[in-house]
Amino acid sequence: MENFPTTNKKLIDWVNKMNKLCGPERIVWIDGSEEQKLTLEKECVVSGELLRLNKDKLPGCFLHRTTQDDVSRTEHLTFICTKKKRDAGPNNNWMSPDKAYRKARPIFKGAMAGRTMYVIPFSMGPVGSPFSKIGVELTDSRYVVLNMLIMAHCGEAVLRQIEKEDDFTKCLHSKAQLDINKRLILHFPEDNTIWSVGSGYGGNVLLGKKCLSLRIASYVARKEKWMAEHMLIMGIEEPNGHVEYIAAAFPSACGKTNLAMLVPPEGLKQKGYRIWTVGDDISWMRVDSDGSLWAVNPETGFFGVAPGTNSKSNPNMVEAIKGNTIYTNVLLKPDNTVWWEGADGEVPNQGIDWKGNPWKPNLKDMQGMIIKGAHANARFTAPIVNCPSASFRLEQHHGVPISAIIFGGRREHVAPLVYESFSWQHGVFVGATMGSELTAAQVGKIGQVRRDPMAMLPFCGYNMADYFKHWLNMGKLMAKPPKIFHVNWFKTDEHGKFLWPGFCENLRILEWILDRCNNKVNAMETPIGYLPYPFDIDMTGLSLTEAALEKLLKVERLEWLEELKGVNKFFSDFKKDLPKELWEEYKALMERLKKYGK
Ligand code: OXD
Ligand code: MN
Repeated sequence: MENFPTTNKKLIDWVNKMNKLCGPERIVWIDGSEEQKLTLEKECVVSGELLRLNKDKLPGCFLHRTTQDDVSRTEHLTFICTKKKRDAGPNNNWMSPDKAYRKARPIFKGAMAGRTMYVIPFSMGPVGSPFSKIGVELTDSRYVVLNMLIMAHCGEAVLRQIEKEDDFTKCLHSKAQLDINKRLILHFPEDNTIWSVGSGYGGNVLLGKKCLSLRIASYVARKEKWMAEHMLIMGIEEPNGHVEYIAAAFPSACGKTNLAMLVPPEGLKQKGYRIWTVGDDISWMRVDSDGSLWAVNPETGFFGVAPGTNSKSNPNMVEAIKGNTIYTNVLLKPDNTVWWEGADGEVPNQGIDWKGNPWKPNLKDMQGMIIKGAHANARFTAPIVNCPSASFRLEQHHGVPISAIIFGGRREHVAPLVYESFSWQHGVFVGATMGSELTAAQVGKIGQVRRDPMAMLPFCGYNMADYFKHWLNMGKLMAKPPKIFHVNWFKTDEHGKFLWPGFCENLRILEWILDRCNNKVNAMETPIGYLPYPFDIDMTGLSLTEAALEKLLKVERLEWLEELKGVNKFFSDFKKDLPKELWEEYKALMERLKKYGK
């Protein structure tokens, strides 16, 4: 029997069992110390898992390359394994727990032979906070360990907490042979267990992130009456020094990270606005004794998309990734720094691309396609505290109070720049009917529109009909529910050009949202919700034609009626499970639209 640094029987028994299954050469417990981290980094450099980047320009930074067919989340290999198929819902791939364990066990069997099995005790959320949940990840990947050390609270303090709580999510990961044909990402919400095998890509293997903090947590949250959401959390410090917090859900790669840490545009900066970043991806929210919704970000790091990140799109992130950052699948420059399409500065005239091949600009493949230096879903993993706008309330066990919830998608048409729902129930309908165009973060056809309710389609660990019901119920638990809004930064003109400048200018819309929350401005009532009067959006320092703003704020009746056909189809998939309140909202919107403009 090994000498384990814990007395918790559940943990010891489980580690022993998984040890037997995976057959590693040895077991190493992650203690969270700097010393252990440095040792792991050195080992990774020797093994080639990581390449140490320029020590002067990028201190503490490394580059990792994944295998070429392991570069994004593989949703078709991701399963919710509940006893009843109905409980996974039409939104998830389902497998029975028996079958799933049976399928995965032979892949795990002996998969860690000759390797080390690392035991990572981690806490999502500050250790000991009532919001927080504990997991333990077993993995044969040092890359996973080093990423988890950035993304979560790991080590000794968590072990002590497990001894108090006697409960944790059992997360098992093995790279195995990194074979896409033997890759499975399995969630067993009824067993509080996650098994991931055959992948090395972050979204599939950093099991505290999407797997625990969204899929498993959403299942637990429904039972315990709280919410686990795919949302950024940001504080907006108003000119009078008061900070208001909002949570916002956007599908992957829609600019959520950029919004979470925007730098106010000059025109508004003069007024004294300042942004505080609490989180860029996940929000856990609870109703507090004051009857309002409070949120924490369970993560301690960013796992962000590199391409397109630059001083214009996200100056705070550019600062955040200058040290102690792990880069994945970006281009390596001759001076041992990194680059990606849409990075600051000149395009380098040579380098090593994300596949490890020599690269120069305009190099073409056999089909005549330009070869990219970085993969479109290349990532960086960086500590939140590196970010100049990191909130001073990150570690507060109580979280932050949420004034507004914002939904958004990437839509060329239909959705106006911003609108406010009429009520919590209507807001749930707005979130439930969100649609967006696919991006490189998912496997699939880029550009295709898919319904992505609350940006949770790939992350809701149970039947979404029950999830909608849960949202409706949460509204009833709150004396002061946040107002719910919808934004669309991506509306285009007839030539396909974006009408709204986006990026930091989005603060102008957040300002209107907060003004609405504080009853400072009136709004136009339209069939879809309340829209701003154009004069209530502060345009200081921004040149946008009146015609563009008018188009951005227009409710196109025919487009909306067409949109409702898609909503009908989407809702129908849930059959009789869909809460009747959502059909009521659907019918009411249809009626309002029919009357509109006649
Ligand atoms: C992410 C995603 O990586 O949503 O955050 O895909
Ligand atoms: Mn995400």
